[in-house]
Amino acid sequence: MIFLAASSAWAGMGHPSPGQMGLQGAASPVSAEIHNFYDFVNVIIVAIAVFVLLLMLYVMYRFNEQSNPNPSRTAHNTLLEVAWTVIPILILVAIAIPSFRLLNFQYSYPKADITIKATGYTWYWAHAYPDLGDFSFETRMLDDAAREELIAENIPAPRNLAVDNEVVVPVNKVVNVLVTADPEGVIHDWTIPSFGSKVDAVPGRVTTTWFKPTVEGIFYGQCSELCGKDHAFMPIGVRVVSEETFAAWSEAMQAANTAGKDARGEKDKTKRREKLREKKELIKKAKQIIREAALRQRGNRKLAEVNAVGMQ
Ligand SMILES: [Cu+2]
Repeated sequence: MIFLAASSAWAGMGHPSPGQMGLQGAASPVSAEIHNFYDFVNVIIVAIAVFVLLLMLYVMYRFNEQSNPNPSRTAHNTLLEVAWTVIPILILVAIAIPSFRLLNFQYSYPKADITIKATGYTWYWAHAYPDLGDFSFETRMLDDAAREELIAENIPAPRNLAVDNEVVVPVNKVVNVLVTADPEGVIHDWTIPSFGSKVDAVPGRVTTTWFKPTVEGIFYGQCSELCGKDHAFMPIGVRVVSEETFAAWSEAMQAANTAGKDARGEKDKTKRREKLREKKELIKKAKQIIREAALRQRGNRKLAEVNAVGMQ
């Protein structure tokens, strides 16, 4: 029963917590269903374990050599044999029905409000927004110095999870993630536990996962397919913000993308430099929007707790 309580009550949302048991807090409908299923299966597991334990203790007590010197010679018992076959089947069916229902829910993609493309490289991620002018950026893990800087500004930055460029999505919108990997690379896996999203990034193929974030905040995940040397150091950070913040951020990112394209097509050196400067400014503006959102959101959880993740 401890495990039941642990599955949601003690776990942080969007990141692992020191001493955590059970799953990370649910922040999407799929994740909430995973929690329900996890709790349900745990009840069955605990009940079976307790039943078998009690049965064994009873047998040891009641049928040991002293209390039962003349053992029964019974070899068959039809009722008992049918029972120990049928009851486990019924238990398995009881598990299978909600399990398939959950699988179906995970793979029934609702109409997407936002589509993101995630590409796994050796060893970092790249994220693009194909519906919004296809602007893109790389997502890399922050080193300790960069983390210290954020922490000094009161922005949580957990070790091995904090990233330079977070994926930004609006709250309560269906996000479809197209996942692939560098054609010359290896298989990775795009995962955010609090969204119940996990899908392999396969070179030359596109796989899909979806989530509908129900809470604002930062949600971390790590590459979940053993991919090589820096497998442990390619985290993903998804920042869930209000619709207005998302609109402001994506507008700046799209404008920066356009400025970058213009610069590439520009023959005149001075104008080109100007366009590049404009692009830099717009990206800075977009970063500032997210930084402000992060500051507003930091009250959502204990700062010290988040920063402590992975420190032990
Ligand atoms: Cu990887």
